[in-house]
Amino acid sequence: MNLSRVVLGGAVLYSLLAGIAGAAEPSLNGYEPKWWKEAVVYQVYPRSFKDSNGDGIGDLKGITSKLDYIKTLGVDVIWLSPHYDSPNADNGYDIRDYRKVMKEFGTMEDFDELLKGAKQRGMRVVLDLVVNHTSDEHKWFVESRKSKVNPYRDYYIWRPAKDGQVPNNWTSFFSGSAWKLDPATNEYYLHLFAEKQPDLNWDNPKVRNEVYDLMKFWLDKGVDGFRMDVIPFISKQARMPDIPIEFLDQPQYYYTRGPHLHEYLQEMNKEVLSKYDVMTVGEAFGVTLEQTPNLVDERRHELNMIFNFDAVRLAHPELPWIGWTLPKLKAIYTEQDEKLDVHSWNTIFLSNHDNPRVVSTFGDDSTEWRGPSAKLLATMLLTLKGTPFIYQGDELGMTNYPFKGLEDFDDIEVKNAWKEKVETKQIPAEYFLEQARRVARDNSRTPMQWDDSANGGFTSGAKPWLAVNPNYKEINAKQESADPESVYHYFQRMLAFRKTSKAFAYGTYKDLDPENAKIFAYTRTLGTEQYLVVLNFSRDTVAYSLPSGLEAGKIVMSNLGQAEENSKTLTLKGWEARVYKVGK
Ligand code: ISL
Ligand code: CA
Repeated sequence: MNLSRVVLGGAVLYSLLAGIAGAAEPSLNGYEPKWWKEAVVYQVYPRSFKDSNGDGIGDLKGITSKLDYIKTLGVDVIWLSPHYDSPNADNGYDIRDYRKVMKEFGTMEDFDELLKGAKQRGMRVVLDLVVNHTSDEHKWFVESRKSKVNPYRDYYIWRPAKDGQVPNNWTSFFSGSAWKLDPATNEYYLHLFAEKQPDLNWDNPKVRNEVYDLMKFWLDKGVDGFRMDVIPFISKQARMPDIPIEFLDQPQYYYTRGPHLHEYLQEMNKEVLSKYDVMTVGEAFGVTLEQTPNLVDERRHELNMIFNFDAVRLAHPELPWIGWTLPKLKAIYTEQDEKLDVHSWNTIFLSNHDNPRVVSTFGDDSTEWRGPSAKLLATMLLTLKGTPFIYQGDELGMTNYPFKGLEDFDDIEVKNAWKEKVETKQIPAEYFLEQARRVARDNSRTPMQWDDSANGGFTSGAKPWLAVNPNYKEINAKQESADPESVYHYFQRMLAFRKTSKAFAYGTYKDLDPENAKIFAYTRTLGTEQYLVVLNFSRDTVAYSLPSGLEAGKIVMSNLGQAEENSKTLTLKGWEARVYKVGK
């Protein structure tokens, strides 16, 4: 008998009765209710989700063929990573035509069918808006680089050499200088990412209006909002001063401080977003928690929420690998809760297409502990305070890939760093590869594992664009859909359970034991409803006395089945996760 299944039945019945009885909405702790505050978002990376035509590359028809799978999981919104026409220098984050579907992904009709299919299933679709930069093959840049007097020249950021060198010390996230000399006009153009990703000049009102028009193009099709790629970088200091020394090793904290960022976001909101019922989430790489309310306070009419990177990058090892600790992770969540008031909303995520797999980074991807730890992480992500974002495959407990040499990697970030650091003998190849195996973005870009047939059922073709993880025979959607004890079914039950109470969206959050190195214990409280979450982030069995005299009541979710109830002391097995209803 699976405990959480029985409990779930009761929970679903309760929510139905409550709905019928028209139970009064308890105060939402002062929050204004919004659909995107209660939703769970599922990120699809189209290139790696499902290939429908055997060319080894995922595509839109492939996603459409899996909409029932996504719906059955129980998520509310799909965030689609870029699907636009692109030469794929950075896997679609280098856009050549914002109003055209990438040919490898299919046609605009395929997109319309995907959007319609999602809506028919009661799901919303949010697109990836990449407007800090375009592809260098975008017609604007093709024109801009032709001459200094071309009408598109000021769509981008051009500067002459300074003392025969690059204009300043700005660096690219993909290694080297952020400036590239263009021979045609003998000037440099700015690219915070790849050379094939020139930064747009947002100080030019024509650029801003082009962006607002392309946003309306997709919103008028019925799209439900945008995830905005490195949006805090869009404003640059026109004088282009050198980055101060204190920001040199993490320039993202400097690039977010442009003078007109808030003015442009408020203009975008006024010109576009305010006219639609949409959600926006800014990818705020380099925005500090203190700066966050300036972007998401609802009274400022800028963005609804942002991705704060403090938690997810906790596991990016500093050389040498220092690892992360549970108290550090807990401190980040508590600080986010304390620094964001009822006017500012948060997101909760620990993985995406730029970060390694969550079960390998924050869980334990060994054969014995992968399942329990993936379920524990699902319990945490779906009961913390903020809109949860699940990355494709995490619902299966997919793991990092066993990369051998550089040839196994696809990511421009890895290849450029290898050129800059290994080929110049700054660091030994093996040292570089050890770091890359832990944090490379390709870890989460390996194809979805659908079944145990060739290539994990991702493609009928001979060779997928990136190798499928060899563990697809044990970890795949088909096997997990048939196993009620699988990570997939636990995610499904956890997602359904989360919907039974608004306490998981709007409830106050309290960490009961911040310093505990193994146990994460916290409460979520909304009116008289209180839930206690207790998570054992270790392989050890831990005898745990609840602090502050709290008594655990009835178990409402558990990843390892039967456990003690109505008790002040708990014995948690390795990677055991429990959610208790406290009080009546
Ligand atoms: O790898 C990173 C930086 O070292 C990531 O943190 C990432 O570059 C950063 O978060 C910005 O990410 C976004 O913009 C990039 C693109 O490569 C990423 O895939 C996208 O998520 C440029 O568009
Ligand atoms: Ca394909």
